[in-house]
Amino acid sequence: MRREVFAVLALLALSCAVPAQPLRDLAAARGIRVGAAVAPGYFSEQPYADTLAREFNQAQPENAMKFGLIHPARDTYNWTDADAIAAFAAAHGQALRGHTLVWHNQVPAWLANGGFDSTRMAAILQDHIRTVVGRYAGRVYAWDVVNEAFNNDGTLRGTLWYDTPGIGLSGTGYIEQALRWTRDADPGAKLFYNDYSAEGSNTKSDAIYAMARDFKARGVPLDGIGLQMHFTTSTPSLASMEANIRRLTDLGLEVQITELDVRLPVDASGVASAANLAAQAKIYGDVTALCLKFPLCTAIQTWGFTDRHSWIPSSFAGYGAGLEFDASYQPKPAYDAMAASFKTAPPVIAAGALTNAASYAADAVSPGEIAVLFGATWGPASLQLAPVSGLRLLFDGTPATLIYARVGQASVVVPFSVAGRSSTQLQYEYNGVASNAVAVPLRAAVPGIFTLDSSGHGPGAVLDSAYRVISRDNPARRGDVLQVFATGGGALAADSKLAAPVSATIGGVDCPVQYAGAAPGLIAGAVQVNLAVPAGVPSGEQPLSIAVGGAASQPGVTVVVQ
Ligand code: 9MR
Repeated sequence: MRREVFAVLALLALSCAVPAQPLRDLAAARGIRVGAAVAPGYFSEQPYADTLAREFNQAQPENAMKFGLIHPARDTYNWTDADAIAAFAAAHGQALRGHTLVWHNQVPAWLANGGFDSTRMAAILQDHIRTVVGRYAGRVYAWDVVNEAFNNDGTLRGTLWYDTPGIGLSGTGYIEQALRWTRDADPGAKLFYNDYSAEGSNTKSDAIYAMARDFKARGVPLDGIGLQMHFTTSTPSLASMEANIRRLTDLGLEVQITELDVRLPVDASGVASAANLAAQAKIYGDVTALCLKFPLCTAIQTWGFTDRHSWIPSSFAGYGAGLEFDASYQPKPAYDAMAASFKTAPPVIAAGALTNAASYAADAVSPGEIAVLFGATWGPASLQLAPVSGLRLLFDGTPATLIYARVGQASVVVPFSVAGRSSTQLQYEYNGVASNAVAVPLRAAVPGIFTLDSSGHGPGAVLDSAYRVISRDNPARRGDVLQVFATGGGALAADSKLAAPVSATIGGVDCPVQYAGAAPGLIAGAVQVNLAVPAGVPSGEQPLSIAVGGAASQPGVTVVVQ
């Protein structure tokens, strides 16, 4: 009897130690990944594997994909550890991040001491990238292609890839080349440049920004910047980091926090002071909330996750305790602070993120338009059809009719009541927490034609008079009346027809409009335009256009004519 009671108590204690909502669930509702750098040698340590699986939806090899480990001899690749991590990630629904292809550290002796000239170095690197990236194509979703290429003064670090001997390209040319080779090897992977001491605005981050801007301007395949964030309790100011993330995301780049840890002075048994643990927690919470300010800040990853296994003690004597779980896998104040930010940081929406649901035009919306807001940093982790619990979109304070939402994507009908204004203030509210307000320009009509594949271009959502979808197999016939589905037609008159005059063309030929107004049976805001196909329209796939009060639908929509 007594034994059983103890067993039950032990079980209770255990279940109390498991956080109610793991970080990965909290992060999913914020539309981002929460990750950790991992080493497969620890997978056999049960609490390591359990905690990693439970808490994280992203994993990255701490070392296993580095050149020296994965390519230890000229003709030998060692996939064992990287494969083990890839398998663990796949088994636990974790996105896999690759680290790293081009770095000056952890280079094998055969390469460092091989006496290769630039031509050979270029061939070796290209082959390495093709082999490693090719093997994990479709599994690694993002690569740190190049790591730590800049000095703190903003100059390029002298390395075997750059200038000793280098791959024969000057300036950031070798970084560009590595990005291009990686894109060729896996067109689906996101490509990052990753560095440290470049979190805030400083000489080094200025240089990285200048490179990123140049790459974006010239179409070099760069998708994001990794900010490592190996911190002590004295970090760059939040304002400085925010400004840096802002300028990078303003280029359209993603930002990911890739190697967060906050090392603390520890005693001989690795224990830090309560005050320092609290200071560390504040940094973890602040950094998490900072990322959640940016729809394009897409991951927060720590460099390890348990103080039991961290690079810090062996690299900084007298320091340790840098991570969010302690050496016994118990969540620390840093963990609680991350969780708290995930649970309370206000959602953020960006200007220009509200688009026409049919055309994705983003410059303005119209009363009654079915719209999609992209990028809000909080919402249901999976798609919900209306009613969406806890979510409101407000236009000048008026809640709009929702159609569906998941974090990062919410569809609404712009209230008809905004008619006559030149702009509306949009706010997004989730779980009672309001976002920033964003001014959205309004126009009387912003027509968009729905397309069959929802891409905004190609074959339009068009039925013939017998309600059959127009396609190559069922082309539009001259003399028939087509039903074109659209949104953004603006105000409706009392008879549910569009208030403004409507015209339409197929292949540039005017088509008589027989009806343009509310689409019977569909949500208010969906527009149906019935147009007759005149004798003069050309055959084949023809451009289809409607205009409402002189505002034309998006280019690129087609209809097939017999
Ligand atoms: O954590 C890694 C450690 O195990 C290695 O010995 C070390 C070798 O330089 O690299 C560490 O990881 C580094 C990462 O790859 C790049 N940014 C700095 C990290 C900490 O040094």
